[in-house]
Amino acid sequence: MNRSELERVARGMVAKGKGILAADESSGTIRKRFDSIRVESTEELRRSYREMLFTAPGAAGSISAVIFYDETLRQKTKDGVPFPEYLTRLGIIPGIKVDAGAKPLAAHPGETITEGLDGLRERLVEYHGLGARFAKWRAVIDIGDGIPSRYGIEANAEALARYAALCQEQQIVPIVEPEVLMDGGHSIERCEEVTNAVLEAVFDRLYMARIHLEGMVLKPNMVISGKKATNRAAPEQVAEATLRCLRRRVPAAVPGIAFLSGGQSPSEATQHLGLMNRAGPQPWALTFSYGRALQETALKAWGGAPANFGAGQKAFARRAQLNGLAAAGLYEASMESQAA
Ligand code: 5MM
Repeated sequence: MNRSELERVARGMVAKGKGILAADESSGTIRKRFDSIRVESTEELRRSYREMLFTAPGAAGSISAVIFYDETLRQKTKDGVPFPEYLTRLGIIPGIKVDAGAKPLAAHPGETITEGLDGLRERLVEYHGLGARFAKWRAVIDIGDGIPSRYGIEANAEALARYAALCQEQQIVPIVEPEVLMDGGHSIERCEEVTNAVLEAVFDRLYMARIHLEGMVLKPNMVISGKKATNRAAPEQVAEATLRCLRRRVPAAVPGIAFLSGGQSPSEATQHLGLMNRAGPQPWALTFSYGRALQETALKAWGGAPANFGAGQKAFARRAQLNGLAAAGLYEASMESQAA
């Protein structure tokens, strides 16, 4: 393992004022996204949608890295340039989602375990050859009656650690993504309790697996009320609780934390990130690795019509720019209504 190279890539992924575009929707998820705009999910439309995002003028100033799904990593621009090569030329780091999804955890109703370790070493070798310099693995922890169980947390933490060790062995920076879902009606306090337990287990297993912390990126959820909670916590509380939780659980050796958006609206996700970056210096860089919160406005503006390609790019570049400002501590809510 070349540690200094891993560290260089990890630092680049969380460079000041920039963040990561999560464009790694698997076939089922991108179909759902296209369904929402009544567009059929064909391979060419998926390619063209991703090309719209990757080539959006001005977006590269706010995007440090892009997470691909297997299909997209192998696709090209309409001019025939492989996407990873196109992005590398722009100074954007290509990465790849390598997990095989969250599957039901046996004997633990309502809980999942993320699969994909079998054959991972060989797949990482191939992905490195295709240009990927980092990878992503997402563990999913749901909050509900009697869940998550200790076992569910431990099993997912162990899988994340085994994945991360294989990545570093193959000179690929692991994004470690333990996502505590915000789908339920739980309070912010319950989210904090579960996120604390999850991050404690994850860093314990990362330590046991001998992960080089300086050569990884953490992708956590924010500490936030469930979507169906009746009395949802204010943005300032979200920022405060998230920072408290992370400061207790994430070693300062980790170069950066890139949040998932998890179902927050685009402006909510930007506002929360902005508040955290205004709260003073932290041990790690704090940025975004949003999927839905970065793409939602662009997806709607595009609507599957070639004539709307430019409008989709404009919407994406603007959202990326606002998040870049939030990552630099320069975002203000009034910017939402201002022109770029
Ligand atoms: C972009 O969505 C990713 C892929 O999900 P599937 O494997 O279900 O297709 C997802 O892992 C994503 O990278 C993170 O959850 C962050 O995305 P959001 O939308 O929560 O910011």
